[in-house]
Amino acid sequence: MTIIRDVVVTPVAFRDPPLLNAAGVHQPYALRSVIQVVCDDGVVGLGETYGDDSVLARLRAIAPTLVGRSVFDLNGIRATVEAVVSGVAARDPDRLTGEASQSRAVLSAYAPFEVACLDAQGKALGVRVVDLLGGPARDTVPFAAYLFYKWGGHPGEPPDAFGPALDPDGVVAQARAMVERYGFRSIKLKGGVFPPEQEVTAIRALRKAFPDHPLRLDPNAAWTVETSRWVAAELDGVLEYLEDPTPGIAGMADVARTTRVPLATNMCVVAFEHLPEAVKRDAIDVLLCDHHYWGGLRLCQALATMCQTFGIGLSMHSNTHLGISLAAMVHLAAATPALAYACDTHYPWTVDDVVQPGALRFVDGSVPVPEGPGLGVELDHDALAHLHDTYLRCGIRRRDDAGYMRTVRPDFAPPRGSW
Ligand code: GKR
Ligand code: MG
Repeated sequence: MTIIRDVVVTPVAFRDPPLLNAAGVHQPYALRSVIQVVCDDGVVGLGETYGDDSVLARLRAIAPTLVGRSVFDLNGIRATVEAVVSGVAARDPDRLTGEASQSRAVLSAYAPFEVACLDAQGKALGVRVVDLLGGPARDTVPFAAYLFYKWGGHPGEPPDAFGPALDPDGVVAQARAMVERYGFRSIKLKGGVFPPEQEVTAIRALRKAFPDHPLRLDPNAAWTVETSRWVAAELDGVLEYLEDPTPGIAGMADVARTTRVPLATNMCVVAFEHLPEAVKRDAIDVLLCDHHYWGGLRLCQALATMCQTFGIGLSMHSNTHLGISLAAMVHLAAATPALAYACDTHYPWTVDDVVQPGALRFVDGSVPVPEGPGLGVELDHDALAHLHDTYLRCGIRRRDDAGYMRTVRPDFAPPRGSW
């Protein structure tokens, strides 16, 4: 029955460009944890999640408790994770993905093990994860070009291959490069970096350059309710949705009352217990799910049903990630009919990976579901060793966009809800 013999958790660090957001700027290296669930029949299931030291400590505490369990016993595995994690609260110091809570700590700790077990199930049975999740509603999953304001390179380093994007022309040039290279048919701009009127101008420039691409703007809750209303009025008819203009469910509901622009979130509704209030207040039109903290692929499918019930559209959130996560996102989106918006992904910004090349590719802005069993991706063990070595040497142990920004601008304070 594909019994777990060992669980290996490997922290990795990989190069990340200086992408700007409301919390600060991305550090030179992003962290992730790679999970290998090694089974008695030789099958190895793969999972991936955040790599901050607090997350890593939790994953390492859980790993030995899973030995001896079947990869098909997902309920038992979740109960085990819950027992280990109980009493430990999750943290998101940059608050880019909402508040931390006990239930999120459990679900985010369980998620990468669930994915690894589904990968192992698929490999043991010779079927794809998308088939374990109910079969494909689509064979290929559309993603959005995820634009960032960015510096030309990290301070003190030579310019990177992506180039700077610090004004509307730079943003349009970045969009052209992404659309040309990957074929994206939707575009999202990460905002909350410059005064709101400049970001409105950038969206207008994108609209002019890409008349037919749905556009989204996400300032990560940097604005007041009043500013959010002003931006929504300016961009009425231009945006597909406005993502997290202002903090909190109540604030979002205040904005929603006065705009026709759909409001989306990955910040104010980040756990099942947030849904009743969001529905009651009619605060959001679109929810960005993320299997990394909503408790894995199957709970995201349950979330999709709830969203459908309450007339909330479903999209997908992304943080900086590697190929194992991309594969999991693709299988989930392919098996979830309600996920009708092009998903977010940071993958085009990721120049390193731990998976063997070939299984994941963008075709006309979409990623075809990988063909092999399970997630359809295999580890590149040399790459894993190299990126683990990078982790050991880079000295970064948690994401700290604000702290890194303050090394350049000592007076920097995240605008959260104040612009
Ligand atoms: O990577 O800078 C970033 C993003 O701002 C990310 O951290 C957010 O969580 O992409 C995310 C979002 O949609 O809010
Ligand atoms: Mg967002």
